[in-house]
Amino acid sequence: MTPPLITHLYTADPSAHVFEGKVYIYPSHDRETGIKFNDNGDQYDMADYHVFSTSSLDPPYAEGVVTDHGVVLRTEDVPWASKQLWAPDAASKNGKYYLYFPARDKEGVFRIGVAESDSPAGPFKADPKPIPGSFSIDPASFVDPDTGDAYLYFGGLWGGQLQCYQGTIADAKADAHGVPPFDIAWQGPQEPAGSGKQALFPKVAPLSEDMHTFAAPARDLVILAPETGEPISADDHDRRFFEAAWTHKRGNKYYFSYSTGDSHYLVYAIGDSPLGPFTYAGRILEPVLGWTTHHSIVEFQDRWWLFHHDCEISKGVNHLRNVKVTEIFYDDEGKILPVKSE
Ligand code: FUB
Repeated sequence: MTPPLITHLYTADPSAHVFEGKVYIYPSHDRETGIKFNDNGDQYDMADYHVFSTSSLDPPYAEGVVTDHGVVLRTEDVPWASKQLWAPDAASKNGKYYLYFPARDKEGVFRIGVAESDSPAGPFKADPKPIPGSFSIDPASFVDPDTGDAYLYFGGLWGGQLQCYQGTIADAKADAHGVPPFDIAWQGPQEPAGSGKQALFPKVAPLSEDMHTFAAPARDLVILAPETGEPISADDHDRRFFEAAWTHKRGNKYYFSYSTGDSHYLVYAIGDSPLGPFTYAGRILEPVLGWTTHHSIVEFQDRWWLFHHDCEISKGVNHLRNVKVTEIFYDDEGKILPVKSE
């Protein structure tokens, strides 16, 4: 079995990037708080972020192989945030580093913030307000290696509130940033369901040159079913987007991968543009120990790696997770080979 990469803290949702010749990992920092479990995810009550780096991804992971750069951002450093620092990601452009992170604002609504640093290891300084036009959770940045264009992907169902933005208040208009009205009547998981209904899709927005705002309003990242060419349907819980967006590029193809949430798969879709559409292409990882599954994919030293998490150290406590990494492979047609069960 692949051993946990980080063992002295509970960590999850690993976003990995190669910066300055090393792999930097930006995970959630799980902690025990005694909050009761619910489908809203209240028990995932994280309060800070650590950054980790390493130059070696092959096990065994001797002590010192992974460096913990310490706390790089805390809830109290973010003027607009109240709680729940969920899955973050980082990007580099113009010699600066940017940490994108979701948190609940003072009204309990998830927003996405950005914080900046001169170093990939942080610490990061947060902007005083969330990114205008951002909502929901799980930001994932992607800087196209060929064009330098940057994008932010985001969204997560149920506790991540993506379903709250369906424009259900009949005559209310989207705000100036193109964000549909927040459905204040939402009381529990109410994603679309039923025959003929389309799934809710993750969002994508181009980032501005300074990486602090959206250059255009976020729009749906459409995922198509290969057998019909139509958008994935709402009842297709084995393939519909739930959370954990991630985009990477290999050759001239874009790969969008994500978690299917309540069916617990990591899956992916392939497209010709970072803005989509993407066509569903298969599973990467079968369900792991624990409810959530969340990952990133990165190339390092000419090999491709899947960072993910499970609950091995806590023996299955859903909100106390540990980061792992495993090598992945592609077939001759560019399809990702499913990770072999151990
Ligand atoms: O870590 C909190 C949430 O759990 C993340 O934002 C989701 O992707 C899921 O892993």
